[in-house]
Amino acid sequence: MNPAIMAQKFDVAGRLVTIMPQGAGNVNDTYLAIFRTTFSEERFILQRINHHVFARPEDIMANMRVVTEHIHARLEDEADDADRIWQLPRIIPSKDGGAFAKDYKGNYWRAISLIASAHSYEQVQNMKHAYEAGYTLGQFQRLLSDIPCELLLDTLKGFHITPEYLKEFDHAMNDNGNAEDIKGISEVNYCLKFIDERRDWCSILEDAKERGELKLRAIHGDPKLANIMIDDATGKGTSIVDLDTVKPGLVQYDFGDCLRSACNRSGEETLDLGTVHFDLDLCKIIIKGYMKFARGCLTDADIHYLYASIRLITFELGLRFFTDYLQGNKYFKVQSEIQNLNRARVQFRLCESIENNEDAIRAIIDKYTKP
Ligand code: GN1
Ligand code: MG
Repeated sequence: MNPAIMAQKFDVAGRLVTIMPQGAGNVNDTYLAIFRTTFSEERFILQRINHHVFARPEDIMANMRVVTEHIHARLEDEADDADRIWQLPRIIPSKDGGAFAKDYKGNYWRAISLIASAHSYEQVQNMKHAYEAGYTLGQFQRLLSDIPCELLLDTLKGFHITPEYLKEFDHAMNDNGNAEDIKGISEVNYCLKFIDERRDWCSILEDAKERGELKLRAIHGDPKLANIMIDDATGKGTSIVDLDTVKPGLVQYDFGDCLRSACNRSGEETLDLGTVHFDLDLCKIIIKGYMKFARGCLTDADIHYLYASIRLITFELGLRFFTDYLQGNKYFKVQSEIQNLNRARVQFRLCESIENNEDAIRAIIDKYTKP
């Protein structure tokens, strides 16, 4: 369905001027829509929700409403004491008052307000950017910390439950007709061995949750660097976007994902595997920024598992990319048959680098958490 037609189904003043693809999301399709009246202009974000991934788009909108209303109210309350104007997108209703509009093919579309005069980046631009990324994630976690997580629906079953991804991988290996054929490929063998060696360890966070050491709370779910908005004018973090995966989870998933994405200067798509490493200087500055707001919301047990979460979320994303490659690239958007294989190798390389730097990473975490 034509995005220009769908853009006009939302409650926005003026006439559509243009619509253009925005960002590089791996799941949904995102556009920037520009509307003008005779005296002004409004820009907003239009998205087609991938309902093969999000089976119940109604539920992600319900979660988004709970979280945005809660955070907007807190930000208003705290505005006078804040050092910047924090923002979070709001849902723009459809013309008939709903949270989304459906096209004739059954696709769900939604509109959200644009965080204007700000940008996000796939890779860290400088040390200030890294600090602000951590600081912004910490602020967001603080703002989420008093939402009773029973108010949020489980919109994506198994999301970040690493042992579940491992089961899906095993299933793909056993059921996939071509799994045997690809076993001779050295890149594939590297991944198979990598996964196998971490099999027993990969339930580390879920086991801690089972034992009651770690508790569910409202999380973002996908706070990769590219979802953290930086104000063009001040260089300060101002918002986190992409609220699809806001749901109950462990705070470690968010911490791990932010570090995984930001400390890899080569990015998720590099073909030059030799350059992939976990940058300790970035790690240090991000954690320093993060702890400013987050420290007060973390228990000793939470802190205990922070290192493991960086390693685990990196491993998990590699496992997810690799399984999707085995299953014929059904989940993550790809431009080539082997893109998910390559993405998996990047994450596994990064994971190895994290493992090799375990002591240094733990020392950084200690430095910013111990009194
Ligand atoms: C996906 O769609 P996007 O790019 O916001 C994925 C995340 C991954 C990320 C890796 C719902 O996010 O979990 O970390 O790709 N989102 C979902 O770039 O699976
Ligand atoms: Mg996302």
